[in-house]
Amino acid sequence: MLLCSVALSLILLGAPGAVCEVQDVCAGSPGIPGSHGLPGRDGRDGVKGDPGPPGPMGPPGGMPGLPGRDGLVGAPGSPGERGEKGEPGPRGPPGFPAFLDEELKTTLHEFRHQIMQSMGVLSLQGSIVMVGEKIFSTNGQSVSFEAIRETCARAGGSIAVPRNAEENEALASIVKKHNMYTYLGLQEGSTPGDFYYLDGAPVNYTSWYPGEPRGQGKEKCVEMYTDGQWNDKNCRQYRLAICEF
Ligand SMILES: [Ca+2]
Repeated sequence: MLLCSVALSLILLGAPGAVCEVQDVCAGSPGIPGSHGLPGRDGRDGVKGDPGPPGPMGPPGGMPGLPGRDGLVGAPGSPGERGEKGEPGPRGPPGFPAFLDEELKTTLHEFRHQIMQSMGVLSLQGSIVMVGEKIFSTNGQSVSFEAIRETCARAGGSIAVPRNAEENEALASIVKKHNMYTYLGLQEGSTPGDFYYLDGAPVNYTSWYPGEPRGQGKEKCVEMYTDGQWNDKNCRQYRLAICEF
């Protein structure tokens, strides 16, 4: 019908090249109505609907529901007691040899520098006297031979004893400065006149005052005079505590 109306309009408007005529297309007897077609296929599924409202509460005495989900994690608890110390772990891989380790070399260089600085200050203040590999130092107190031994051991050293003329002179400078005799790290053995270092080795350097030792076994210790000469003496006197390190 639509096509027919368009064609009719074209004819009435006198358009050139009209495609049909009224009599051919629009006239004639009506045809037999066609039969119904087959039913169409099902359409696609629709969008999922909103969830429905909760159902009514069930009757009392029903079965308990499933356990709920776990709640949120709580705050951390207080730390427990320290456990026992474990076994030492396996030995690590070997490191660089020290002479190849630049960082270690730098650290050692700094240590050496700082130690030299500290020793310079102590020496300047008269707190230490350096001689060869040895350092002599005193706390300025006058005590017994045994007390000097204990004081020096507690400080990590031992009671001073010169092993040569240079050390004897260095030690004498402290004695002279404090104007107090000191005891040396020597003791007389069972034979009168034989003196030993405290490790038991026989003395191999001495600076006896003329005529000494003459205690004849009654003077087991050795003291140093302010001129650096030695005298055997009983161990009960109070003498300047000088240690060597
Ligand atoms: Ca004597």
